[in-house]
Amino acid sequence: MSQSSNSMSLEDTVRKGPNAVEEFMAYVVAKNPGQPEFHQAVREVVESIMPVVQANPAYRKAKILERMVEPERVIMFRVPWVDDRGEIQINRGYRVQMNSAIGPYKGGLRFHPTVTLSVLKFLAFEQVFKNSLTTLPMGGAKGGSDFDPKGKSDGEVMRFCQAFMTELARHIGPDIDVPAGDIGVGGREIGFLFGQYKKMTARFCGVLTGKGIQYGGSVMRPEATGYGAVYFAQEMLAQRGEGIRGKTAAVSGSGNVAQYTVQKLLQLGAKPITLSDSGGTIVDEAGIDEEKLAWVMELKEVRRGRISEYAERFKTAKYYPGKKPWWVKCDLAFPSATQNEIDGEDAKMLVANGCHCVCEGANMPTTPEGVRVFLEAKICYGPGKAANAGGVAVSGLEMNQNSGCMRRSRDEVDHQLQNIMKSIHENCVRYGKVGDWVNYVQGANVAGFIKVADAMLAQGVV
Ligand code: NDP
Ligand code: 2IT
Repeated sequence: MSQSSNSMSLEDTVRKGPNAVEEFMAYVVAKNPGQPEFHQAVREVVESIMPVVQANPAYRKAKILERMVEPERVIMFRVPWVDDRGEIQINRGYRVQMNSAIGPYKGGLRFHPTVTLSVLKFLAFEQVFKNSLTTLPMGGAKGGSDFDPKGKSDGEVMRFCQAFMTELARHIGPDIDVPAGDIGVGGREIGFLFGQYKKMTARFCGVLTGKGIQYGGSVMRPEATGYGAVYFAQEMLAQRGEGIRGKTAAVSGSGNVAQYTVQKLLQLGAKPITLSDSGGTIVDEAGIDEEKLAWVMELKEVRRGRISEYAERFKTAKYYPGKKPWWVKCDLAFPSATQNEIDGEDAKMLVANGCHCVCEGANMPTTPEGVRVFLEAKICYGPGKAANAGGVAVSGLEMNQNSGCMRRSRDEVDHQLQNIMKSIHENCVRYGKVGDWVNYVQGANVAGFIKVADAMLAQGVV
């Protein structure tokens, strides 16, 4: 704990003056030691919104910012389960319920060995602003476990999901907290989690989103994040009088978000040429077409294989072990794997190679140095909380569909998704326009913040 933060009283956390951001961050770091991802996410927001807070005595007096960086509730629990050899395994489960000012907690579950409290607090914090931007009434949360689904049998994944839900069930509900998928949590896992919740509570309700169509899921939820990210890129490019057609795109990841990003890019006439996973990157200069994409979907969702196999199957492609896609020449980049996957050097390479639109399907995929490079180059840079909000937006439609016992058609959902991405874009422009360029980081943070802050003010000290 630093000396300055120790001696700082709570009244001083948001000061007037040019050092306000650093002083506030000293307070956050001292209160949350050893949580670098959380510090990074908070700093990015605070840098944008500090002038708004400083200019608004009501926000300062009500300690809105200090309250926003303190989760309303953090739940951590033991998840014991039995593997196929009969051995007992112990994982750690979490749910971070960050903010419920504008609606019930909402946000995904991540199952990945890199999951820590810091990672989930960063994700839950981002989710508060993202959900606010969707225009739907949803608070922010995130949860998950350090469980690694890779290499596990369906039976093991089911037993883990059941053990995880056995504790989580008491903390969630259709108007309390509605989890969904994220890394390592897709349709299979949501099914197992839902089944256990239903068995424990004897209630069939919309407690999770991303459910199968047969049991209350929304059409287009699997597609929504990737499609939404491409719609957002389309809006950003339109600001510059450009379209998607004919553009070459680098996409990272090969999971849910990456797959449907590629699909929408193809539908709009772009040429996606890369995919990746934690092992490496494939580059297919001939383009990843519909047929190759269908093969990737089968590889990932059914066989649960590795992206390296793509280069064995398609001779137009080459596999680069241990590499990320950012050295490839492209017009558009869609980071869709994980946090901090584009560093300062990667960002410089992208810009130098002519990439002028970076649209984040993943959450916080760009390091602060990388963000600085994109902002200084004044390219179209859509931060995750705006660009990937389509997923949670369609989750919001699924919640609404479940509570109203109704169904929407594919066209209706697609239309609403496009309208929501347009409205997020408009809000970003409203708060982020600088001359003839738009700072989408500034725009998304300020627009997301004001709605939550005003709801908190209205609800008193809670
Ligand atoms: P999936 O589990 O379907 O896919 C994740 C992909 O990212 C895989 O290809 C995976 O490779 C790769 N990846 C994961 N962790 C790492 C890592 N540490 N290093 C390198 N590659 C990694 O997850 P999603 O597609 O759902 O999520 C991708 C990103 O999008 C995440 O940042 C998530 O938070 C974000 N997001 C997801 C939404 C959704 O609706 N699903 C909504 C909004 C954002 P490997 O198989 O080797 O692990
Ligand atoms: O990061 C995200 O927005 C998600 N993983 C989706 C959350 C949701 O509740 O649909």
